[in-house]
This record gives sequence, structure tokens and C-alpha cells, in this order.
Amino acid sequence: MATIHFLTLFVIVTSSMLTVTMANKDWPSFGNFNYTDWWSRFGNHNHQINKTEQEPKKIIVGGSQNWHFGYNYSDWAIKTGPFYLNDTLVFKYDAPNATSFPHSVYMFQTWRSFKNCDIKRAKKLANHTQGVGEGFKFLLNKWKPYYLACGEKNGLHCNIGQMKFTVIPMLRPLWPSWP
Ligand SMILES: *[C@@H]1O[C@H](CO)[C@@H](O)[C@H](O)[C@H]1NC(C)=O
Ligand SMILES: *[C@@H]1O[C@H](CO)[C@@H](O)[C@H](O)[C@H]1NC(C)=O
Ligand SMILES: *[C@@H]1O[C@H](CO)[C@@H](O)[C@H](O)[C@H]1NC(C)=O
Ligand SMILES: *[C@@H]1O[C@H](CO)[C@@H](O)[C@H](O)[C@H]1NC(C)=O
Ligand SMILES: *[C@@H]1O[C@H](CO)[C@@H](O)[C@H](O)[C@H]1NC(C)=O
Ligand SMILES: *[C@@H]1O[C@H](CO)[C@@H](O)[C@H](O)[C@H]1NC(C)=O
Ligand SMILES: [Cu+2]
Repeated sequence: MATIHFLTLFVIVTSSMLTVTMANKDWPSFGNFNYTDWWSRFGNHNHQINKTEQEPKKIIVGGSQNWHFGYNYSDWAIKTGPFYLNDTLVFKYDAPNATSFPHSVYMFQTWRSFKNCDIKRAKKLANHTQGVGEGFKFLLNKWKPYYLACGEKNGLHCNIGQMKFTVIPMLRPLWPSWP
């Protein structure tokens, strides 16, 4: 890792030097070369590591849709990602009442059981009431695929209801944006 980052820095330094050199009409004298000005390229905009962007985020599953039957969560995950290590997924769903169905959060251990919505092989992470209020928070702290789904009606919410998705949290890049 350290080698790669050092190399990246080396490439930036070299290419920036080249740009400055070519832009400098007085080359090769370097008479009016301003190091402060040159160095400020790194202090500015895209080159700097933005600490706010590096911090782990809380992501509400489904966004404003929350966690409900019939929304395409695989599609949501693809469009919302990438997710990063130490990000937190927040599942929000109301407690069941006379007119609404309950939801829950389950995790499969394998792609196969995820694909088949085999709830019997899944582990319950959150029950019917844990999605209320602030929601159920789930920390993505391992570098592995997380196979998540709603566990209701023996896989019906997972299957027909599309309440299933996969995330593989990534390591945050050291240089988040490239000019
Ligand atoms: C070098 O550039 C900096 C930033 O643009 C400026 O503040 C400074 O006055 C310049 N120095 C010289 C010697 O031109
Ligand atoms: C860092 O990124 C965040 C979110 O994109 C932005 O709101 C903030 O202004 C940035 N800060 C700096 C110092 O660029
Ligand atoms: C849900 O979204 C995924 C990914 O975009 C897509 O492959 C799939 O066909 C969608 N499912 C339905 C039922 O529309
Ligand atoms: C995630 O958080 C743990 C505990 O705070 C920390 O030890 C670890 O370095 C973090 N990992 C990343 C990739 O930020
Ligand atoms: C039942 O829950 C649904 C969905 O959360 C809500 O829209 C509805 O108002 C609730 N009904 C009653 C009678 O509380
Ligand atoms: C759901 O889990 C919470 C927290 O573990 C617990 O307090 C609550 O009694 C459980 N509710 C049901 C319906 O099992
Ligand atoms: Cu459900």
C-alpha cells in the first residue's frame, strides 16, 4: 500500500513539474519560478484529502423509500454505492399495525442462500420493532460481501418484495478525487 501511494505522489509531482515547465516561457532559466505558487497546487482543490469525505457515513437503506415491500433494493445498492468500511446501514421501518405488514433484517452467509432467499439459513439481525424511530443500525466493519434481506413470509419479502441486496464495503481511497 505504502509503495503505491508513494508512487502516486511521485506521478503527481512529476506531471505537475512538467506542466509548470511547459507553461514557463522562460525555460530553462527558472528565473521567475514561484515555489509558493507551485506548492499551492497541492494545498488546493482536488489534490487534498478531504477529511469530511473520508469519514464513515450513515446510509439509510432505500433513501427516502426506507425499508418496504416492492422497492428494488439491488438497484438501490448499485446506484447508491460504493459503500466503505465502517459505513453504517440504517434500516427504517414502522412497527406493524392492523393495516401494515411487519418487516425485519436478516443476513445470509452464502451467495447461494441469498439468491434463493433461503431464510431458514439466514441469521436474524433485527426484529419487527427495531426499525422504528432512528432505525436499525448495522455497521459494515468487515471486508466481505454482506447478503441482506427482509426475512418475512418465509422469503416472500426477499423474493417477490425485492427486499434484498448485497454490499461489499471497500477501503476508502487515499486520493478520493482525481482532476
Ligand atoms: C508567489 O505566489 C504566491 C501565491 O500565488 C504569492 O502570494 C507570492 O507573492 C508570489 N511570490 C513571488 C515572489 O512572486
Ligand atoms: C469536503 O467534502 C464535503 C462533502 O463533499 C464538502 O461539503 C466540504 O466542503 C469539503 N471540504 C473541503 C475542505 O473541501
Ligand atoms: C432490480 O434492479 C436490478 C439491478 O438494476 C435489475 O437487474 C433487476 O432486473 C431489477 N428487478 C426488477 C424486478 O425490476
Ligand atoms: C474501522 O473502525 C475500527 C474501530 O474504530 C478501526 O480500528 C478501523 O481502523 C476502521 N477501519 C477503517 C478502514 O477505517
Ligand atoms: C399503520 O402503519 C402504516 C405504515 O406505517 C401507516 O401509514 C398507517 O397510518 C398505520 N395505521 C394505523 C391505524 O395506525
Ligand atoms: C425486538 O428486539 C428488541 C431489542 O433487542 C427487544 O427489546 C424487543 O422486545 C424485541 N421485540 C420483539 C417483538 O421481539
Ligand atoms: Cu419485509
